[in-house]
Amino acid sequence: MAGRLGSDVPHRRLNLLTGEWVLVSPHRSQRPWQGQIEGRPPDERPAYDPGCYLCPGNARAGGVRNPAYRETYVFDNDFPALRPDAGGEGEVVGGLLRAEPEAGICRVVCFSPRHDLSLPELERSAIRRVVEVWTEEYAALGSRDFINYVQIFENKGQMMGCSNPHPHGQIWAQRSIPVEPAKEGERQLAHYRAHGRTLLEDYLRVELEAGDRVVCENDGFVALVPFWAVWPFETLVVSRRRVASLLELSDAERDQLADILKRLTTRYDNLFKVSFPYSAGIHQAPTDGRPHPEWHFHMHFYPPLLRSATVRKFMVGYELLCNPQRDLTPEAGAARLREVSEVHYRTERAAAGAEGC
Ligand code: H2U
Ligand code: ZN
Repeated sequence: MAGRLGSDVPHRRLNLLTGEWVLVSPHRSQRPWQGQIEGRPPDERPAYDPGCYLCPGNARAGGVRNPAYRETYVFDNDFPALRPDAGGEGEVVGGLLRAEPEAGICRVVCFSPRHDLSLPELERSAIRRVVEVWTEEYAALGSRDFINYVQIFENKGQMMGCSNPHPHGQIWAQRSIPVEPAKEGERQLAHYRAHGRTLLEDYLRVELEAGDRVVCENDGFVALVPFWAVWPFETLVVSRRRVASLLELSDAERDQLADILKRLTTRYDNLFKVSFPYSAGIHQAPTDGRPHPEWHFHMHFYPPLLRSATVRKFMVGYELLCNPQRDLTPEAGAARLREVSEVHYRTERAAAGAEGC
């Protein structure tokens, strides 16, 4: 990193969005790159799986049958973590133990009827359709009077506990503002009050000037490894323009969001030539009916992989008890992600195969 902290000095970095610290120990990763690209066969799945509860026309738990959808399909989660009818009073036990009812709605979003594709392999136009569905859902759920926050996310890969490879994400919408967005909201509000600009607007300016953590960019968005990243290949997708939510994206920006998502997730897959697991999600303004000029739309990607298709980072020991720690610097993570191609390895393999015959 630039500045007085050399690239091999243990140091800690502040996460501007949460106010939390991460310990960076670069001297432990000075050793040469040990990642092995494992010659694993590409993940072969059928385009349609008769046993998949997300594929078009198939039955889900409870007997509901999915329509023969051709683009995206959204439905109420059959096993929701939150329910709209949770009411009643909160309680405090012994003057200390506090519990409150929490109402909400959980939805499942199928990105594509194709069982065998994930975001990087979908056409830009199909990803753009996903962006539109997210926008519609954020608007519809957010307009319900008891919904004050809408979390759109994707858990991808078995490593992340995802139960089904069919490309899909989830939406949990609820009455209270959950912990992470609440922290980010406070920090963004303090910055906006002090400077009249959003925190991420100012942060993005610093990152574009430094350049060494930027992975890829287009006219609307920048994908970068944040200065305070915790996961080896964690990224943040930030809109160049100060927009509080999906609702404010222009037509061109929706295309640009689809473009940056395709390019970033392709780089992820190409890194270890594997369908890259991650949890990703959108952070945007609460839907509590108040204006939120301090909120700056962004998307977090938290991938667990460290060194190969199978070697992951664990958040254990010191990290559970103190704060996160990393060896590979965010700058080195970004450099690795910049090195790989934006043509998906499965496309390249298919092209090479076609040439061969
Ligand atoms: P994962 O993204 O964590 O794999 O979850 C898929 C969701 O699909 C999960 O929240 C829901 C589960 O509750 N689901 C249904 O709504 N209907 C089904 O028939 C099976 C799974
Ligand atoms: Zn499927």
